Amino acid sequence: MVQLNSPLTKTPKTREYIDIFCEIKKLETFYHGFEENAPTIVVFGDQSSGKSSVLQRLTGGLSLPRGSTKSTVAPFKIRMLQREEPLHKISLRYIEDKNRKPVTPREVDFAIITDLDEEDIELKLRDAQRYVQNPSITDIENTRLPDSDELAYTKNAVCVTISGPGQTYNLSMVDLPGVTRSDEDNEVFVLSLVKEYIKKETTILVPVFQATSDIATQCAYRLAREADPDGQRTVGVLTKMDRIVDYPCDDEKHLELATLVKGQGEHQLVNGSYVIRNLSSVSEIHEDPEELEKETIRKLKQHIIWEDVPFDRFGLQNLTMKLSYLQRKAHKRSLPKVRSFLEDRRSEFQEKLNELPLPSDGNPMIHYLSSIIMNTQIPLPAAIMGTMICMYFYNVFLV
Ligand SMILES: Nc1nc2c(ncn2[C@@H]2O[C@H](COP(=O)(O)OP(=O)(O)OP(=O)(O)O)[C@@H](O)[C@H]2O)c(=O)[nH]1
Ligand SMILES: [Mg+2]
Repeated sequence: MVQLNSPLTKTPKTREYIDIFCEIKKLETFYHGFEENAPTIVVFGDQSSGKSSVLQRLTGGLSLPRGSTKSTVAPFKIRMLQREEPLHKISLRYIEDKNRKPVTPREVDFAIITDLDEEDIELKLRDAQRYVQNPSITDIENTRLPDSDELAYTKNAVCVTISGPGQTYNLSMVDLPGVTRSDEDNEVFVLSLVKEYIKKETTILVPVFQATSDIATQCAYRLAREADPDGQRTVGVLTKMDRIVDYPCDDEKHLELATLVKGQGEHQLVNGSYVIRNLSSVSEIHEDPEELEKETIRKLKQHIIWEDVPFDRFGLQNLTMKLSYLQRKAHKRSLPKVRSFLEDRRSEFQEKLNELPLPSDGNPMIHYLSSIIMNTQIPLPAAIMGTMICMYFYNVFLV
């Protein structure tokens, strides 16, 4: 079985987060909004900027569809849940039909992937994506995928649930399709899909910028700024820096990128951006991404322009620390909501209690005895008999 553990659960402050998490989890039976309001990390940006690659590393290796051309065309909702039973499964969530008309939301199981290897998981995820692109197929098991898809991009989502005792706490992440400019309809559609996902207050926004094209022409910053104007729940990611350090590149480009990472200049982000180096292609598939990342960072830091960039803005480990900090903040922000929800429930319960008739007999002995009956395993006839005998003695000796 592929072991998937997010590096987010291994940061030094994880303990603090788990404590908050456990407190809220105890209320799960009352507070059903718990999962719905859990902080969700959402990656978005231009097509092929490296969003799925970043998320693959943040999940500890889930083989999401990746590639040099359009790879993600539907939202991938990843839930990592702490449960007794180890289970990895894919389900499909339909919210629109082939004409993009909204339908009553339904989620159907697609595949159990607990025992599959990485390659097979990737194939299953690619198939799952095609089924949500073809919402007319209702009998998934017995209907083959068509040659051309009903929807090029869709709001229907592929849901991946990874649960087991090894998951330290519940995590929620979303991989979104990239914004493309090759087709106006698709561009408009994907932009509105991204906006829909990032507007929620519990979302942690991760705009992904690729170093290989102009930052000003990429949509990620504008989208993040619109949804989160003060940038408190946004942290940027800058990918493909290996392409910059391994090839000749002018100082102006370096300056543009270093300014972005510092969170200054035209693209100000209070939490800055993090330099992340992912695997580039099939030829690197067996390489260790951590080692390649270290190498890129080492080369980058030799450049004078990068000297005053804070040391903690490089690499996945530092990114996970920032994300985990933003998760804790988001969870703390959600606490007043949980509190007011429970306060409402308390008054509701109190009202119900007030409506209940008072006990018919004020006799303390009967009270005491009935509480024993309610709380023991004595068969009912024996309990009634016992009560009658006790009442007899009560009347004879005490009254
Ligand atoms: N050299 C290099 N290549 C990268 C890096 N990150 C991603 N790539 C490559 O870029 C291509 C696109 O990566 P994806 O992760 O699929 O990008 P995406 O943004 O999810 O793409 P879409 O879902 O199609 O929008 C893949 O071939 C990756 O291997 C990086 O840091 N360096
Ligand atoms: Mg992708």
